[in-house]
Amino acid sequence: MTATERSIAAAEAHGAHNYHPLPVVVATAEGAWMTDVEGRRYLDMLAGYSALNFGHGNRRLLDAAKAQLERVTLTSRAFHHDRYGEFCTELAALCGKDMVLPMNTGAEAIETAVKTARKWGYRVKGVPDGHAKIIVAANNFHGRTTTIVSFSTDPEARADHGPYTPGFETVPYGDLAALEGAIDAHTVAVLLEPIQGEAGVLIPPSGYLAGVRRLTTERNVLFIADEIQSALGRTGRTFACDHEDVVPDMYVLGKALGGGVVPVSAVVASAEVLGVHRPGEHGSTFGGNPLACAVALEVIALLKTGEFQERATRLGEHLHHELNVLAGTGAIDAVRCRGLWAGIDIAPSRGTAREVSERLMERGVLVKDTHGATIRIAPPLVISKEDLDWGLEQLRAVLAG
Ligand code: IF1
Repeated sequence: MTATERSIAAAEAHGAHNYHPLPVVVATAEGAWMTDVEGRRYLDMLAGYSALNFGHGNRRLLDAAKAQLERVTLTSRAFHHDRYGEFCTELAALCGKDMVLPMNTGAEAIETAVKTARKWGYRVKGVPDGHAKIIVAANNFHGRTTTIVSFSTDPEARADHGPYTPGFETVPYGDLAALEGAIDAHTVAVLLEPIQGEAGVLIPPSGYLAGVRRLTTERNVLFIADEIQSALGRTGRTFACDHEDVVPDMYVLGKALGGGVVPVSAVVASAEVLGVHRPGEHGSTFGGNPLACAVALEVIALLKTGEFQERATRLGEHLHHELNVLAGTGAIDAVRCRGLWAGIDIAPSRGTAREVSERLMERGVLVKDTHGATIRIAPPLVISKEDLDWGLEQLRAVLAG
């Protein structure tokens, strides 16, 4: 048995079968590259679903984490610690808001946004208790808690997890008229991904986010932007909402906020919105812990340079161009690209997206398929142009005739 086979056999014997990973066993990683237990190297074109925007083993993030590891890692929120205030101040400033509520995973931050919006609805908007409604989009992906899968439209994510949490209404993504029709007196929030990741990097029609902002403002409804996957440089801007100069009422952040080092998520909003929470009403053992705050502070410092947003824009234009050329050959049915983030629909003649992912793996490129025909490309933003070109060359070879 090879080391790869041994690892996979152990995972299959004793790990729950809730994933179907590609048969590669990663041992180490640096920058945009991963090395497996056999010493083979792979270009990481997924970047932990954008959690690794700043690359594997980013020196500044590792140094920040190491320094904090030696000081204090966890206090619980029963006590203050000396990185918390700084973290909240810096993250609020990055978002142009004034209050932060830290959690750990994306799903927890979405749950926090849902609870906050409901509470704001009852305490500020005056919705009768128990009647708050939140509008969501079809084909959303916001996480995997029982409440969040309750408003998923994906049978794979939702089935067999009921009874489901009420209080959500689904409208088609990108359809302003449908959204307008769904807003009623009990509506407290609209929850959307500014670009739908799991759905296949779906970019809404131009003007949609601005339209959502206008409608929600007019009707006194909170606009919650799930920027867990789309924010922090990926699309070429700090937030995907920036592309339409839209400022939502709540930013929900995760993934890259922890630099691929630790799970860090947060809801960021005005004091009017997040101010609804009182001691004991919501929280988390690990949310806002010293290690998380130290790493996130360094992430914020990296973002303040603008370097990563600039790279994502520049390399993203190149990626988009090259994918369009490839689409012209008939190997790809559709390309959707924003910054260094692309969804490509593989022509059925070239195989399923899973098969293409497996063939790419054999050539040393790691990507992730979704919904049968789509491949997502989201390399770390530190990737060099040469490495990106090499990855594209492998894609061309895999898709050739
Ligand atoms: C998995 C998808 C990506 C997210 C948005 C909230 C969350 C996610 C927009 C929840 C998480 C992850 C989860 C991961 C796969 C991945 C994913 F395919 F499932 F949809 F990235 F595209 N909002 N997305 O994308 O965050 O609780 O996981 O921290 O394996 O489930 P989390």
